[in-house]
Amino acid sequence: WLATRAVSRPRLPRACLGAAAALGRRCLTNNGFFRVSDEVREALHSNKPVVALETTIYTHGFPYPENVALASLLESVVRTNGGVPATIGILDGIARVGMNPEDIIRLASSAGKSNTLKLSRRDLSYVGGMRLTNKLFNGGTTIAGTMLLAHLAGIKIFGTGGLGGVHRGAESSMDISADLTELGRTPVTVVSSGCKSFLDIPRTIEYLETEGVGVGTFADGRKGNVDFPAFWSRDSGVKSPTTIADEVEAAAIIHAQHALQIKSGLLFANPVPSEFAIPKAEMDVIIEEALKQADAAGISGKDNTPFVLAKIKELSKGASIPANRALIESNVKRATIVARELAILQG
Ligand code: PSU
Ligand code: MN
Repeated sequence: WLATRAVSRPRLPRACLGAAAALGRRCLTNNGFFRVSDEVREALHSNKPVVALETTIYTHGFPYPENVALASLLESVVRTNGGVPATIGILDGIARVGMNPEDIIRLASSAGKSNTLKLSRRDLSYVGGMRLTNKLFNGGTTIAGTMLLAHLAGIKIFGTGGLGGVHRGAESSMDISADLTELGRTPVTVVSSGCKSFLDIPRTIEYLETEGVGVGTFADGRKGNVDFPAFWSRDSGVKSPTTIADEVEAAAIIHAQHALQIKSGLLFANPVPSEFAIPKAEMDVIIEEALKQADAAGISGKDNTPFVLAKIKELSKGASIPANRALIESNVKRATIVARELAILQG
């Protein structure tokens, strides 16, 4: 029986016989629009802990060459903690899962150019299709875009900085990040520092509940229910739906989610390391000003988040950058340890 099965499914990678098969799907094999690197594919085959990394933070967040330094730092954080990094983005219209240093430099050095796009779920078919008419786009994938591609490859864990959310005033603008709907439909676990308070955090938590997304915040020794963090601040005034002790608990929740065949994602929030936290009152003033300028400039749609983030950076005179880097590094480390624990549970 096993032999028949193996013959009838010759190209099914081993990684997809576990959790992915339980979720009723196969991993996508390489084709003209989608390519998983040999290292990542081999790691997934042998049940090594693979961690997805996004690239919008390089194309629309950090400038060149700092973005290259950050990309290489994050990859080495995954490796030194026993994992295999899968940096995900689009080069020449091809969705790439696992990029080598030259690929990353090519993408990161194109930051700020007009044909370097910010790519979410809705954009992936566009850039793929345009390849066939010789229009070649490079782009950073957002959390939504990265989750989707990670899932196609069979990757379960993803570490990053700040999640998109429900924007303030969304009751009239309807500006709600596709990161939230992606978490509702794609079984990938995201480790982030919550979301920035230029967003409407209470409504973001509400929306995640509507989408059926499990949200937990690492307690780090704190007693009782803790706040969902607000990126630079460990507290937001909004309680996290659940509190988890550590990476072992996070992995146990992911394992249960797979066993239950629940196809939505999970969000684990890791508060910024205390020594890098910036007092909320300090950031509030800057955020108000950044939002005022976005409003005055009539910024909307996909340009909104990058514009506000750039203004915040400018108005804080770069003071927020060390915190930003430190928290991403801390999230990626935690994501790797969660991936390691999950590999043990699913081994
Ligand atoms: N929030 C941050 N930093 C970021 C982003 C959001 O604090 O870099 C990026 C991420 O790539 C996220 C995207 O997925 O912006 C969300 O954009 P939008 O709000 O347009 O969905
Ligand atoms: Mn938006």
